[in-house]
Amino acid sequence: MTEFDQRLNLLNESYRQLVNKPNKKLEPGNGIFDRYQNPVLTAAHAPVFWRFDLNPQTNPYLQERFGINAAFNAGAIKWQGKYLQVARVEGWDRKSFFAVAESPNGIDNFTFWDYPIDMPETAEPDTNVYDMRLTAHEDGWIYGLFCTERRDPDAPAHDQSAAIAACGIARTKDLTKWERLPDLKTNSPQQRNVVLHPEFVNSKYALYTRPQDGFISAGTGGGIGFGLADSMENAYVAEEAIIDNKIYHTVYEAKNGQGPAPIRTKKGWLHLAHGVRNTAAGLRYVLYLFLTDLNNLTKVLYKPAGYFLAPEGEERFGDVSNVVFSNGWIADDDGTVYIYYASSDTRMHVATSTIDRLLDYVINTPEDGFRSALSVKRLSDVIRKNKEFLKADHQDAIQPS
Ligand code: M1P
Repeated sequence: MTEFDQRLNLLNESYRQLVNKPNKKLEPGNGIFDRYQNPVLTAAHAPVFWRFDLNPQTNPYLQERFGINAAFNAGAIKWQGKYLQVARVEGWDRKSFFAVAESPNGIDNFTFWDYPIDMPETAEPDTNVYDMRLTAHEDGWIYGLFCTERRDPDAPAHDQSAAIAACGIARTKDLTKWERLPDLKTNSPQQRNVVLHPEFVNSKYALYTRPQDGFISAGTGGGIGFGLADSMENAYVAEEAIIDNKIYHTVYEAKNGQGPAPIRTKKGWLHLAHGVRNTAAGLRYVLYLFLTDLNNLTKVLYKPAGYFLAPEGEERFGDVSNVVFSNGWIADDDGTVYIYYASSDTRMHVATSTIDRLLDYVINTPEDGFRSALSVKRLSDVIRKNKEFLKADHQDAIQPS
């Protein structure tokens, strides 16, 4: 066997082992959601036939000709009985693109479809595209809203990092063929984390936005905005009402953004979002939940204090460390919720929960008091109530025999 064939066998075998590796729930969890042992999507999940030219005549050293750096920030949808992630795949050249990976059960065996998404461009080509939110809208289309980034045309030549972020819009019926629509127009200089609500509101399309002054800093903008558009073919949101603002000394002090499209529940719309604060080690991204009114989408009914999910263990390290980010989740018919989240702009994970457990968390976790003294009061209440409960002869609750 040639050296070329030996290496190819090794590459194929390690790919097969990776995609067939069963995933395992990590016990005992926190009662709110369960994490899993292995990431569900990584750069190594990119098929061998993406990364290597497999012809020994044109690639005698079997070199990687199209290196993949990361697979993260995936939108998600259940489609024809399969669990799909539409990942942000980033090559060695730093450019991201979208690619669909499917799994039979939502927690392991994710494999990429043969080809990445061939996303059409507008008259103003995208330099980079990322972070697609999928919405199966009641109008019958599946929309993908994503960030399209281009160099700031007003930036001086010496500044090669100034960029403008806008919301790109595309739609599909089969996740293979996509129709690109004009980018979203709003009155904010930049937009990221824009998400389409799945239902019409007063016969209009409803969008969650994140107005921002700069590319990284939200500036005078920020907060999760909400606005209506007459159509998606020429989407324009004239007015953005901030429904969930950034707030001093919270986990969303610097900026925040809507995650995936919210899930309709009996008690309200369940939202997953990310919050960002600045630290001496850089920005820290965590996830949080809140619930809005079924009939008034701008009214937040419940919002637990602090984070719902923060980076842990290996999740803390990657290209942009100390980050968890989610733009995809799937609510299954049996009430299971698959929460797909990326860690440190590098890889994808899944956490599972149920609608009931998430509602219990959102409704019964105290909201932020915004002061240490009020946090102490909340903790003391928990301790006092537990002591009373245990005194009433329930010792076994914490001291099993
Ligand atoms: O690097 C962390 C995240 O930063 C951006 O999110 P936001 O606009 O909320 O700051 C995005 O570039 C996102 O892709 C990235 O994961």
